[in-house]
Amino acid sequence: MELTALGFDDFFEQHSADLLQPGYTMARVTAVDRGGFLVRNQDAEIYAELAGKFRFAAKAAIHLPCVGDWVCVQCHGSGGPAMVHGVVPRKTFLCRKTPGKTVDFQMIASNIDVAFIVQACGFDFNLARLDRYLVMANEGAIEPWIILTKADLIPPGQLDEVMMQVKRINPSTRILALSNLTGLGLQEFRALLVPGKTYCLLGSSGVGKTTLINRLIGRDALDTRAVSGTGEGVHTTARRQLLLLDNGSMLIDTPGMRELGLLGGGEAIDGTFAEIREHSGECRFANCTHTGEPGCAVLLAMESGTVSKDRYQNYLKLKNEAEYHNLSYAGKRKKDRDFGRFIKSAKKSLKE
Ligand SMILES: Nc1nc2c(ncn2[C@@H]2O[C@H](COP(=O)(O)OP(=O)(O)OP(=O)(O)O)[C@@H](O)[C@H]2O)c(=O)[nH]1
Ligand SMILES: [Mg+2]
Ligand SMILES: [Zn+2]
Repeated sequence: MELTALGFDDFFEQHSADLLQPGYTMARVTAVDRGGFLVRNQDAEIYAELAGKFRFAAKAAIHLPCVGDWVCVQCHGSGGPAMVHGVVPRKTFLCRKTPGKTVDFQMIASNIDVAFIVQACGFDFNLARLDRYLVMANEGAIEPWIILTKADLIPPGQLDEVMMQVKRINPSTRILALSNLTGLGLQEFRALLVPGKTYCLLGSSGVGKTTLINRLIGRDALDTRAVSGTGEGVHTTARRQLLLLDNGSMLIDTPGMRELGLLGGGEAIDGTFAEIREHSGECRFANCTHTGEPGCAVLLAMESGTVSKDRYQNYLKLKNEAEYHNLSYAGKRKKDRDFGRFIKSAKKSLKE
């Protein structure tokens, strides 16, 4: 199989030049498991581990390989694991704040052409959460598509209303409703997948991401499980993995995410809330926070109904959250550095 069929292109060719050494080959990460990786090169899918030197040189978790990454590997004829020596810079990525109290970046997947943001009609449908996913895709330079699954659970009239709601807010984002049960929209979904391109399914647990993949493949290749009526439940998909479909496109399945914290992302937020950005240029103060300053065009637009109140509130919420996380992240990095300096000087004084 040619590497180009796995998505290798000029960008990766250029950016891997410095990393490639004699005996190294390019491979794409298809799954990440504790400590090990599955990578695919032109010959096969093989098991790989991090070369010691590379592991020690990696300064943060985001520098380690994630699903979708292009890596330089050294294969051993003896059948032992291949060694990963480097990650090629990512063209696009999906990244969030590590769940829980820790403020750090967590890579979800990389080098994706289109992210399918999946929400189920009914229990799971939530416009504010949709905004979060859109910011995440925007931040990583990935084109989003909104996929509404389980269309069979609501009457057709209501489905139209839900689609309208999404379109009103995100006029430029494409949206498709489907049902894995009745087959509605599956033909259209299949037609979106282009050979050599990489897609990712994102969304809460139980919305039908894996079922959709199984429908595409035509058999139950991956595990799915029924969820309770509230949608709360255990995650069925346990790891992220990249699958090669018969038509030559690649699809990354991910476990449902309960927390989607923002870190970084200021510009991505502005980009996602395009109607707010449009007005913010007319605010009296260039650094207007749109929270009560005189001459704020955004507040004015909200009062006149041009900008929806829900969107405005969600915008502020995401801005505040990102800012808060960014500050703690910066503080943490500074502390790490200070700590590093402290260790160095302590060592030095021991030697003296
Ligand atoms: N009614 C209906 N049920 C569906 C549809 N798609 C999936 N389901 C059901 O929803 C449940 C969860 O589906 P999964 O495919 O496991 O969901 P998932 O998004 O992969 O969940 P995680 O792997 O936990 O993130 C299963 O019982 C499916 O049969 C659909 O279009 N309509
Ligand atoms: Mg799943
Ligand atoms: Zn303003």
